[in-house]
Amino acid sequence: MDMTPPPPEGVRKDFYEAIRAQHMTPLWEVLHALVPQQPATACMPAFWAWDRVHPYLMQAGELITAEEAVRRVLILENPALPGQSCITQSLYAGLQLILPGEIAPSHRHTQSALRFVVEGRGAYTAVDGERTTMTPGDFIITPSWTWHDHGNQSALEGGEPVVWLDGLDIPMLRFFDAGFAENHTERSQSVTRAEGTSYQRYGANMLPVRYDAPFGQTSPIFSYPYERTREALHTLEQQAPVDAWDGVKLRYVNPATGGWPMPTMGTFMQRLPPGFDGRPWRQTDGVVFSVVEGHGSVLVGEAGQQQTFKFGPRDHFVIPSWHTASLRSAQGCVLFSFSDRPVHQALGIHREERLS
Ligand code: 1HN
Repeated sequence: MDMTPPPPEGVRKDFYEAIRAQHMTPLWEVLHALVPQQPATACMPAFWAWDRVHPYLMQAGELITAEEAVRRVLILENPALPGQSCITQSLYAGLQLILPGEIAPSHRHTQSALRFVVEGRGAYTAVDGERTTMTPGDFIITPSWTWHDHGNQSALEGGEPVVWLDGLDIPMLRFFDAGFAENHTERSQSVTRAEGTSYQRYGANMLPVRYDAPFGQTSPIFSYPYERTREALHTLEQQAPVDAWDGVKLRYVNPATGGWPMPTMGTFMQRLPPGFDGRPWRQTDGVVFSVVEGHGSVLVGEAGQQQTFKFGPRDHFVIPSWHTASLRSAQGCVLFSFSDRPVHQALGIHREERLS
């Protein structure tokens, strides 16, 4: 047994001071925090009610044009991480507004983006020469380093204010110091393919004979229409077993690989049938939810500090890493969600627990 008594008060402190000048610090003072026994995220659960968010989005529409803003977005900031532009440690989320007749100019960056359309009709987004119309419930991808711009029809042509959820891997790229960006010379890139070309080429359970992975590790389908997703979920709800934790939950796929549609973000859509009273789960990937249809509630947190968020259409919420959560819905609902699960899995560190 080691019987060395600790040195007198202040001796260690003086030592720490001395080594600080050499840009060194003792591991033993921080070891527990560096290697926690279980995830101890700085993030907190948070909820953005649509009826509180929507008026501010419309106000933003009066304060600045999409052109001047480049992207007119209100960032959803985790309340425990103010000023960091992130909703979890690894993910950015924001709500973007584009008004009739507006253009959000073309640029590209190494950060990958997903769009989940929340409200309104008439807008399009263009990715590498192809446009896709944005319809509520559609999941759309802007792969890393692809030119992208957004636009909206004039009010005369039926354009409405369109709002979507942006999910980006900004904090991850910041962590890796791997961010690059470039502006296009034109406001809108020129269209080189007819709308729907990618979906017909890659989204019909077939692939071109000489498949060329146009976006590298990212799915060649850049728009996943809600119509198809909705039909699948509702049919499965009628004719297949319902999972006690998730209801009917599907993940989006890259049809060429069977893997995630994006290398950094996994996306999901789930249907909770009427009367669903889900069992609790926790997982290392923090998740952002967008409510598509219906109402329900989520109970989140550990015994002693639990909270319930009651949600309805177009509400958003975040469940941080390793927080226990369970979902309920009396009338039934549909939820879109995204997380950084592909990265956890690629690194072999993903964990989840399904509790009873
Ligand atoms: C971006 O390019 C978009 O293209 C949205 O719509 C949000 C946030 C930070 C950096 C780039 C977009 C963004 C962004």
